[in-house]
This record gives sequence, C-alpha cells and structure tokens, in this order.
Amino acid sequence: AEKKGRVEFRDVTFKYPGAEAPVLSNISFTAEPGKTLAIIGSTGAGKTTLVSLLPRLYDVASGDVLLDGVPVTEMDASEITSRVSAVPQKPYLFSGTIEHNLRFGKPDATDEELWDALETAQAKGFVEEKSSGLNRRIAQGGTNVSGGQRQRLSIARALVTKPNVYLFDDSFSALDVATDARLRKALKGKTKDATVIIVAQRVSTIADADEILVLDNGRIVDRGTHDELLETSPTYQEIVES
Ligand code: DGT
Ligand code: MG
Repeated sequence: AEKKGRVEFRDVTFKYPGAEAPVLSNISFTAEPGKTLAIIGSTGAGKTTLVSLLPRLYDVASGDVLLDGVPVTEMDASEITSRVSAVPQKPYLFSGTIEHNLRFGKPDATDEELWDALETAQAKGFVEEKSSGLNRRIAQGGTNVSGGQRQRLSIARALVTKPNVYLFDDSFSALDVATDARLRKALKGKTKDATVIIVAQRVSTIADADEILVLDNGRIVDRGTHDELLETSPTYQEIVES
C-alpha cells in the first residue's frame, strides 16, 4: 500500500489575525512519507507559524495546505489529530500521571507501546528511576521535570499515537548533543513510514535531512540538502557559523 502522510503547501501566505503584514509569504513545498524535511532560520523567521498551519491552529489566508491531496480545511479536527502529531516548541504537560500524559492522543495504547515510545524518546531511564514509574505525578505545566525531560515526554507522547506526520518544533534544543544524536537515531527507526518535519536551531540536528528549507522573514530563501546549501546559501552558511 502507498504510504500516507504527504504534506503539501501551495503558495501559502499567512497573517496573524489583526496584524498588518504577513508573517509567511508564498510558501510552497512538499514533504513525503519516509523522508525528513527540515526547516531552519533565525528567530522570528516564521518557523513555528509555518508548522502550526498543518494541525490548523490557524487557517491560511491564501494558498492551500494539503494532507495526502486533501486541504486540511476540509478535514475534521479528530482526523487531523490522529494523523498529525505535533511536538510544540514549548511542550505542555498536564497535571496527572506520566501515563495520563502519554495516552493523551491514544487512550487505548498498551503499556508496552508507552514503554516503547519512552525508550525511543530516551526517557525510559528517567521514568524507571522512580518506583512510581508510569504513575509518577507531573505537576501542571510539567514544572516538576526539567525542560529536556518535558521535551522527551512530549516526543514520547507523539510517538504513542503513531501518526502519518510528525512535526518537531525545536524539540531537541534542550538536549545535550549526545542525547540529541541518540534520540534522532532511534526516532529514524520508528518513523520510517511517516513524514517527518523538523524545525531546528542546530545544524547538527538536521544535517542528514532529505531536504532543508531556509526560512528568512517569512519566505523560503533557499532549499536543498546540507551539502548543497553549504555551497549555495549565504543564509545557511551564516547559521552554520553562528
Ligand atoms: P523562533 O521560535 O524564535 O526561532 O522563531 P520562529 O521562526 O518560530 O517565528 P514565529 O513563527 O514564532 O514568529 C514569526 C513572526 O510572527 C514573528 O514576527 C512573531 C510573529 N508572531 C508569532 N506568534 C504570533 C501571534 O500569536 N500573534 C501575532 N500577531 N504575531 C505572532
Ligand atoms: Mg518558533
């Protein structure tokens, strides 16, 4: 069967409600199942805004966002939620147990699925370290765990739902370089059939992506692989050197 999760942006322009200038202009790209698309760019470039359009946190003013050829504006929220898992830049944990937090998108997940997701997200050790395990309580907003632990639990939560599309918005930034590398390697094995879209600050996180979009001031200024961009993109070179 054909893999699901093809994401297409067609000439998308977006303005926040009430704002005058668009924060995204003429964005077009395709992300394919089995591939990793990365988005890089300076702070305020529009990366978070861009990835928020697929799960319809906002709807586009002009252009189309399509999932397997269907405009997301024609899909109901439950379909999008089951097919697209977003790990937000500021991951949110609920007051409740770790288990409750992990089952959020898939209430009927088995314990084995939860542990498997935790292992991939490099969060298994952290959960095992207390005897309460999956029943350990998380405070509202996840204030009793570190930023890196919140990121990893949020990644595990996304994995539990087994979506067609993963969106990682700067999800690896609070991790040290070694954990980041381990996590992404494990992730690769688990997301083979899915479309993976990664927003990153660190070039090392996305150097092996199939395609990288360089976003500047709401526009895609360059695109290509890491090696291609090193040759052709002054903006990318600046990010590499920063
Ligand atoms: P980051 O996370 O600091 O690397 O920056 P990006 O690339 O994720 O940027 P983004 O998409 O958060 O912001 C792009 C522009 O849109 C920036 O000028 C701030 C503005 N913006 C972001 N969120 C909102 C919002 O909720 N309302 C309004 N009016 N503007 C927003
Ligand atoms: Mg952002």
